[in-house]
Amino acid sequence: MAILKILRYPDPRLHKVAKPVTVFDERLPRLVADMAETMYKAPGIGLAATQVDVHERVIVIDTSETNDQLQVFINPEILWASADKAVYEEGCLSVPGIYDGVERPTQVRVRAQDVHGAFFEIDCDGLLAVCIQHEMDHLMGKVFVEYLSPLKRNRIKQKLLKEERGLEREASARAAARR
Ligand code: QAP
Ligand code: CO
Repeated sequence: MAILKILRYPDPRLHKVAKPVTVFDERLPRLVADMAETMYKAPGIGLAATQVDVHERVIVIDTSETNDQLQVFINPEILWASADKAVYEEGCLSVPGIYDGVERPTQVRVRAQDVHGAFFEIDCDGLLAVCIQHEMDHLMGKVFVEYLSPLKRNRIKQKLLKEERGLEREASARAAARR
C-alpha cells in the first residue's frame, strides 16, 4: 500500500473528466487500497481518484465515526435525487483549511459497481448523500469552491497559491540543508 499525493486546488488536473473503469483486474483493488490509506491518513471522509491524479471513475468514502466502514464506488451514477435540498458546510482534501456552505439534494439513489464489477444500488441521506455528490463532482472535474461566488473563489485561490509558494520554499530549504 502507499500514500498518494493529493492534488491541491487550483491545480488544473482537478478539472479533468474521469473515464469509466472498463477493466476490473488486480490493479483496481490496489488503487482502491492506496486511495483508502491516503484518505484515512489525511484524515478525510471521502476521496475521488481525480484528486490523486488518476482520471477514472473511482471513489472511496468512510463517513463512520470509527473509520472502519469503507465504501467503494466504481462508475457511480445518480439514479434519483430528492427535490428537497439543504446547505451543508463542506471541505475538501484538495482545498485544505477552507470550508463553506453548498446546497445539494438531501437524498440520492446511486448505482455503482464494486471492485469486482458487480452492480449495486444504495439510497443515501445525511452526510453520505453530501459526500457522494461532492466526490462525483470531482469525477466531472468540479471542485466544491465552484459553487461559491467568484469573489470567494478567487480569495481561496490566492490563499492556496500563497501557501503553496511557502511550502515550496520550505522544501527547497530542506533540500539545501541536506546538501
Ligand atoms: C468531502 O472531504 C466532504 O480542509 C470530503 O484541512 C466534506 O474529507 C463531504 C479535510 C464535507 C461532505 C462534507 C479538509 C481534511 C477533509 C480540510 C474531506 C483539511 C483536512 C475533507
Ligand atoms: Co473534495
